[in-house]
Amino acid sequence: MTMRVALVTPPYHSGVVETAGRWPNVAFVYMAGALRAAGFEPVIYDAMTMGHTLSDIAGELERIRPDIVVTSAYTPSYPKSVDLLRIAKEVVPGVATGIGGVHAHFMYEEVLTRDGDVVDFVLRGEGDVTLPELVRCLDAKDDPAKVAGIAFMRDGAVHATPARAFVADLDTLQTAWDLVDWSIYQFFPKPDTNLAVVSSSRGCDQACSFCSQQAFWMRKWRARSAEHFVNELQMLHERYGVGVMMLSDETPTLDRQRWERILDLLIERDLGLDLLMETRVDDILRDEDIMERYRAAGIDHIYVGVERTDQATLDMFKKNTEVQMGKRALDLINAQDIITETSLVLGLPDDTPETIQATFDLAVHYDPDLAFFLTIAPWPYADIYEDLKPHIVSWDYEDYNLVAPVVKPKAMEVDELMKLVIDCYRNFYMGKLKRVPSMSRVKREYFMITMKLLMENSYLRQHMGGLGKMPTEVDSLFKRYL
Ligand code: B12
Repeated sequence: MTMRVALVTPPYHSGVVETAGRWPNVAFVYMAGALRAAGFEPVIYDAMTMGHTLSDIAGELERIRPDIVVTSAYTPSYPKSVDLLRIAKEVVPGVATGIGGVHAHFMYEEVLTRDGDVVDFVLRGEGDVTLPELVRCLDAKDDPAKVAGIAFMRDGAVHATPARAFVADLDTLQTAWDLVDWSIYQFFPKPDTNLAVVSSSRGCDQACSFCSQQAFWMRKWRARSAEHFVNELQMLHERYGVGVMMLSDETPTLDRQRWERILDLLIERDLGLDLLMETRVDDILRDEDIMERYRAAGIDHIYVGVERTDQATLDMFKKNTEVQMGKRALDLINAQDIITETSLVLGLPDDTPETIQATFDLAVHYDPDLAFFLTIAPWPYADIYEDLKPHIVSWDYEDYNLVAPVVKPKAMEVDELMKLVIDCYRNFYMGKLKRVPSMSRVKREYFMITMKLLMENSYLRQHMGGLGKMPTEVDSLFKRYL
């Protein structure tokens, strides 16, 4: 009998990005593709997006009866990933368990020492080759010590095998899009079509000190060919009715030649797709002469991480950008009527009410359509960690979600910080609302829908008291434009 492998997302919710949509897990699509190509039977079960509780998960796993259950963990989702594996052990006797993703990769010793009773294997780095190899090994009852890129307990000690090299050619990877339950994935501002998360490249060549991704991908960037990628988008559109796609890439634009080719192919094929993406400020400045092609290709929404608006902090973050560059990049995108989104990181040890106000003022001056005021999360493996560690006030990883306060500024109480964060949100969006009538139709529609979603956001309401009571003029804007 072939090995059945359940890939299950943890039931973790921070309520912020989930406000905008329900997103599939593209890493599981790749790993399921690789498992199937190796002759095994993968099942993708996105418990997170389905809003399932641990008891729902227990029932579902009893039904699936997997031989192996694996899950993924970034830092805030880690505790729930462990809960999920514990449930799996309880309801499926003899099941083997594994965990991958950025948190598990870096923290494998802590994972196995603390939670080795329910975590059999940590799969480090990229999972596409490691997971099928581990399954093959377990199927053959061979020695897992022969599988590169994993860690497990042996004779009471953590045993880590040598690291696995990255996949050399991303175009060779298999996918299992047919295992995705498309009915659950939707981008709420565009509810009439299915939503996919797609990956055109992996990694980033930067060294931002607060970020986990550059460290995980070892500052290496690899990309699929433009043709291979756009063929996949076309297939998703034609076969699965996907009209909105989010690029999971850290920096899809890094290679200008490839990026231009992607834009040209999308323009040529005219699929009517809406693409949401993240990129770096300096790539937007580089692409000033082709910004119209972004719009023509269907790029609908660009997130650029401005992070901070004073140069000293940007330098401390090793962001490798200058303050004025952020403003210029946002202007260029706005000029194309593409939705601009940015995030500002608050709650650093040296923050004071004045520095937060200054960051807020500059955010207003930058004028993105959407701004997120995030509290810094001290990922224990990020370069900035040692500087933040003396100021950490919560050791519960679930709080490390960029929303809850985890670091206490020297000159402020945490409650005061959170009050100022919520003030930033309220003042930013109330200021924007006043300008709704003069926004373009595209921006106005998008903005009003997002505002409504944000105001109804359960996490913001519960943890930060919400954005406050809606003034009557806001109410009338909703009535007029929604
Ligand atoms: C898509 C995405 C999501 C989706 C997840 C959808 C889902 N159904 O699971 C959504 C939008 C729901 C989401 C939510 C959040 N996210 Co998110 N998300 C991403 C994003 C943009 C892309 C991830 C991705 O698909 N990458 C492409 C794939 C191919 O790479 P990968 O996921 O790393 O997987 C590879 C390896 O890591 C490894 N691997 C991963 N998992 C596993 C599992 C096994 C078993 C194995 C073997 C290997 C393995 O193999 C994979 C393939 O090689 C990343 C940023 C980024 N650019 O990576 C942030 C990111 C992962 N998210 C992050 C955060 C903080 C959050 C939120 C807390 C944000 C918030 N405040 O709301 C929430 C938490 C979840 C929730 N429900 O509230 C952080 C995590 C930081 C950290 N170090 O912990 C990231 C890195 C963004 C950032 N730069 O800070 N997210």
